[in-house]
Amino acid sequence: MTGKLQFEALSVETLPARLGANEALRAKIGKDTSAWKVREVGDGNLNLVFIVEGASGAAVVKQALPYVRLVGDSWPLPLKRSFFEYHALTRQQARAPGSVPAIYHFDEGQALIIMEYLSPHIILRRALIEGRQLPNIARDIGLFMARTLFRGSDLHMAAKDRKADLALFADNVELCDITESLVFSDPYFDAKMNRHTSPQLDGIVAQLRADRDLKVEAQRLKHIFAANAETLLHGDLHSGSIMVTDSQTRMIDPEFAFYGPMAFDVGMLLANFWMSFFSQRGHEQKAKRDAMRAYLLEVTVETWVVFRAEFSHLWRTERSGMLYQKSLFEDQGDRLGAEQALDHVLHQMWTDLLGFAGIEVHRRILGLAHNADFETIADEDLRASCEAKALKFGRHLAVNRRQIHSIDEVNTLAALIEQESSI
Ligand code: SR1
Ligand code: MG
Repeated sequence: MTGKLQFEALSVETLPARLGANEALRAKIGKDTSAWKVREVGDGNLNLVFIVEGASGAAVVKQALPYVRLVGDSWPLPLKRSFFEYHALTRQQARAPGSVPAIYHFDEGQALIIMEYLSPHIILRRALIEGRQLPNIARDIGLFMARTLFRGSDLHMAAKDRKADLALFADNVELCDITESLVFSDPYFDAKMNRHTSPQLDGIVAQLRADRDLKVEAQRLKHIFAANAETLLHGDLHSGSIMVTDSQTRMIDPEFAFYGPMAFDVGMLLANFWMSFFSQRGHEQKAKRDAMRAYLLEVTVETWVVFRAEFSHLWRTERSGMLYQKSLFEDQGDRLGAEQALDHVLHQMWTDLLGFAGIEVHRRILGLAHNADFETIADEDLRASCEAKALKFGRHLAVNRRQIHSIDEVNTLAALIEQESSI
């Protein structure tokens, strides 16, 4: 297959014939296509994902569709998101080696990426719903974020290279538009595709949509998101975009990659740990989840501590870009000046990430794209009670973020809200 052929979606039936001549795939899984076993396992909102197993191995074939899978062909979406995903993966691999699946082949015309089959990894969100405590995720994700966000910015890259990359990713317009609408605006008005647990949350939803301070903060955050082309973001770093075993963590699915504020990836990621925390009450049928709740809060602390430590280390050792030049600080013997600037950058990031976290929580409960943490709670009253607490928490983060000074403070708030009686 070449990029010159017209795009055609693969199916379980057609994949062996259509990719049977692909050298990368043959080398990885074996040449005898009659032995290939194909499963379609995509459970995300956008794409097809096939696992292809042959006589000598397995691989994943991910293919974009020309529309949003979750909604159908009434919502067209360009295939070029596969191009951005491929280029984001190559940059993440270079900046944080070993943190993403290996890429075997990219076909731009067919919008498909052939990549490493991660096994026995499972989606992190699924593991957290099951109550599994994974020992390495905070460290691995904290390092991934610090390395990719720092090394993709003007703190590290040559200005010319970063600007060229910024221009490349600026064309990821439609996926940015999804985030701009679904995350920052739709939850706060009666947008067409919104849904929430009803009627239980109707009153709270009406309150939030009438909350002027919240709407202003959401738009201020959208402004930061749209106007701060700081670094190459993953762009959709939630617990459904991470695959884990007890010892390994791999980040996947960076099709929303674009140049935006560092705080966005960090805030979205932490929001998903806090949502998992608030959802645990809904998963207590077999056993209490007190230890799991404590674990999740510890994970948020460790992730932020590791992120800060690695970011600070890179600041001191790899600050070779045009921002906060060493010629202004260390080269003049002013190490304290460099540290002062680092404190300022981290403080701004902290304030902004809390805001992004707050609205990420809201959009997963009020918007189109919900998450399984809450959705798999079958008892609707129980689900609504978990969601109501998360909404309250999210509102506090978004509106009061400038007055919150530590992650312990955030987690104390989470624990207090979690213990409140239900709606
Ligand atoms: C229409 S796409 C909805 C959501 O799915 C993706 O995973 C992103 O999170 C997006 O916001
Ligand atoms: Mg995704």
